[in-house]
Formats: sequence, C-alpha cells, structure tokens
Amino acid sequence: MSFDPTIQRFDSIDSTNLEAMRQARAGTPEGLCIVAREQTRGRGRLDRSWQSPRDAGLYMSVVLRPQFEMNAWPLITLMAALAVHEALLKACGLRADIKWPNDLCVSDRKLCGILAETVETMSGAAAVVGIGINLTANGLPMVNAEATSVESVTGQSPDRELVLHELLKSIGEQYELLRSATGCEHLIREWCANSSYAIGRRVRVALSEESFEGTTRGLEGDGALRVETADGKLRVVRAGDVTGLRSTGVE
Ligand code: BT5
Repeated sequence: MSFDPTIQRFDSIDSTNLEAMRQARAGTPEGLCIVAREQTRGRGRLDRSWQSPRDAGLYMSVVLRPQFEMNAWPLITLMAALAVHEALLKACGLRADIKWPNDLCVSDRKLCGILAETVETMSGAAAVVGIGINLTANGLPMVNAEATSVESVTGQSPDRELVLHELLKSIGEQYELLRSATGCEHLIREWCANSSYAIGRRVRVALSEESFEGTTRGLEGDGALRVETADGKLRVVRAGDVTGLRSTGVE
C-alpha cells in the first residue's frame, strides 16, 4: 500500500512525537502526520529537549507501521534524513549535509534533528518519525551557537507549507523504496552519497560510557556507522553522538 499522509494540525502541543504515539496506541493507521506551530516539550534523543519556538520551525511527526524485519528499523532514521535532504533541496534550494545518525547540518551547524521512536500498539509495533527543521532564525539564540536555520543559510524565509509538502512526498518515495527488495542497499548508497560523515571523515564518537576517535568507513546493512580507530580496529556504532574533527590529512 502506498504511503498516504493525513495531516492533523495543532496550534501548540507538548510534542508532535508524543501526540503521534498517543494516536498510534489508539489505533491510528499509517500516514497520520501531526504538525504544530510550537512545541512546549519538544524532545530529542535521551531525554534531551528540542527547542521549538512558535513559527520558527517545522515540527512534525508521522506514524508508520512498517511490515519489514525489526532489524531494518534503524534505517527509518536514515530514510527520514534523506527525505529532509531532498525536501530542502527542492523547496529551498539548500543542500544540507547528513550527519549520522539523525541530524542535518550546514557547515557543521545543526539545522534539523530527527527522532524515530517505536511504540507498541494493539495492531503491532509502529514507528513514529519526528522531524524538527529550523526555518527561521527566530528563537535560535536560545538554542546554542551550533544551531542554524534555513533562513540564516539561504537569506530567505522559507515557505513552511512547501517544505512540508516536499517532505511528505519524499518520505512517501523513500519509504516505498525501503520496502522494495533492494531498498536497504539503495538507501544506504544514497545516504552515503549525501553525507560527508559516511567515509573517510575524522570523528569523535561519544557513547554512554566512553568516547573514542577514528575515521568513518561507511555503514553496516542496518545503518550502523563503521569507525576505524588508530590501531586499525573497526568499531561498529549503533547509538551515540558523532562530532566531526579537523582532518590530519592522513586517512
Ligand atoms: C534530535 O535529538 O536532534 C532530535 C530532535 C527531534 C525534534 C523533532 S521536532 C518534531 C518531533 N517532536 C518532538 O518532540 N521531537 C521531534 P538529539 O540528537 O538528541 O539532539 C538534541 C540536541 O540538539 C539538544 O540537546 C540541543 O543541544 C540541540 N538542539 C535543541 N534544539 C535545537 C534546535 N531547535 N536546533 C538545533 N539544535 C537544537
């Protein structure tokens, strides 16, 4: 079945992800898309918060009910990142860099964050994919010096509805591809082609208990990041924060 979005709009809400999860638990079908003008409890990963000032960004979440193997579910985050990449290109003429696993950046400053969550429902597990894109610079100083917005980069205030339209179109296309026989490999190839973090990038990886440095060596089939450390060992990162380091020129 093709992805057929139904948009529900809120003036203000705690979090579009929380609302999508509530509705997924209540049985809403795949394709529900919650959009809000502001979030009072916008969420990042690991209980972090996502600053969501009124009308300064696009805050949205979609409900998916993927029928593929659970071990491919981490690819949903990568799929969403590719969809944002494509939508920003089409709607704003902006080419953003994808940073593993869930950010889009311009000059290493964060423009968009993605939070994919799994929720158990009566009709099986669902995925809620939340996307926050900073559209204007309003409220950004509240965040930190590492954030940016579409307007700050392009000098033009983007059309929110056009970005939303292109985003839902791209999500539909990418999701359909992901469900096809060769979808996973295709997605990973596309992701790598649009991310400066995929191959040969010096990074620091912060895990919950430790951090280490190395050079990226592409993705595993489930979307995990391969990082080669100075002693030549390959580490596979499934959850963590990645920061780009200045290259030493020796890779
Ligand atoms: C994320 O987490 O980047 C996921 C953000 C997902 C937000 C969307 S908005 C719609 C939907 N509903 C929700 O409640 N959430 C989703 P993480 O990688 O953990 O990054 C969080 C960190 O980004 C914070 O700790 C801040 O340092 C930084 N940050 C917070 N707000 C930001 C903003 N508006 N722009 C850039 N960086 C921000």
